[in-house]
Amino acid sequence: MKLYGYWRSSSAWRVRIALALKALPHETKPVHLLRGEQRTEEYRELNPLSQVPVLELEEDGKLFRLTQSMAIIEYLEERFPERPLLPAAPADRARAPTRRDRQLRDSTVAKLVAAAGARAIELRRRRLP
Ligand SMILES: N[C@@H](CCC(=O)N[C@@H](CS)C(=O)NCC(=O)O)C(=O)O
Repeated sequence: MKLYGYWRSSSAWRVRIALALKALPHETKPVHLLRGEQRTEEYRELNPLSQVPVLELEEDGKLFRLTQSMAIIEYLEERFPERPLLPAAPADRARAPTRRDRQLRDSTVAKLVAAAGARAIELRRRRLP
């Protein structure tokens, strides 16, 4: 299993954390986002969206790649159920994503993104005749 990521990428972190919690051996392939390595033709072959993370792995002898951190984590959870990331009880499982979403919504990063969005809208409005 091979994880294409960048050390400062929060999306790649998520997958790294899931791989670590599940103790899944993998190789790390650094993609230097600040140097634009995600935009090379070679990398676009892996992910046309020019983003990390990309997880490359084999299933039934076939090599394939997954993108989108949450989809990757859900795949890992289903394919490797040992060391589960979610609680076993359905009620606890149902609460886990709610807690995660709330944490994301309240996080400083989310607030910064919302503030930047509001500022962009305000600037665009001011430029309108
Ligand atoms: N929804 C995607 C988001 C992936 C994403 O935004 N990755 C960022 C790093 S956190 C990236 O690769 N950005 C490339 C760039 O800035 O050019 C996921 O969860 O995997």
